[in-house]
Amino acid sequence: MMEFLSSLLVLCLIGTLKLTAADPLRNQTVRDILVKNMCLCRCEAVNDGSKNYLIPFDDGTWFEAISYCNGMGMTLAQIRDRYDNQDLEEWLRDNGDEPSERYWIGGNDLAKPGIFRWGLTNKEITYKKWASGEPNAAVMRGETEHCVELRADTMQWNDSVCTKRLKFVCERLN
Ligand SMILES: [Ca+2]
Repeated sequence: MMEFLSSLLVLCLIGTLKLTAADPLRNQTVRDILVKNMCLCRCEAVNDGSKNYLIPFDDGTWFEAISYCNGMGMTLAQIRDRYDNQDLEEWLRDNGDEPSERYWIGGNDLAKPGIFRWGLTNKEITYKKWASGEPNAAVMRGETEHCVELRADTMQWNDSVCTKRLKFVCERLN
């Protein structure tokens, strides 16, 4: 995690220095500069502005993803209903990486295997978009799958091993 944060800081500083050289920072706040260099949220509002999503430029384990989003005052994305699903699908189409990219979202059954909840809450998942045969709690190299990844092009879910490194989507409700 420290390595992740260190590399983030270095990238931010490099970006900021480049910007400093190119721009005398006229009329810009420090926040403006940090946002431009992706050190702070480059969130885009969705539809009526009720949600903001962010894909950090680095990947991470599910645990790092939770920590990163919380550090940004956000949460790892939750898909509570078909409207959330539609909003995120549209946002990923415009702002995501590869169409078939997989992202961590907040779902997990770490507390009680078989009972999937959102993030660090006790809120059980009700709306579900599991891919065929999932969740299957498969065991990969001795580790059981407990964390939910989302495939952008199908918007279908798979339980996967939480220590795998993936891109992830942070969310903030306004
Ligand atoms: Ca699985």
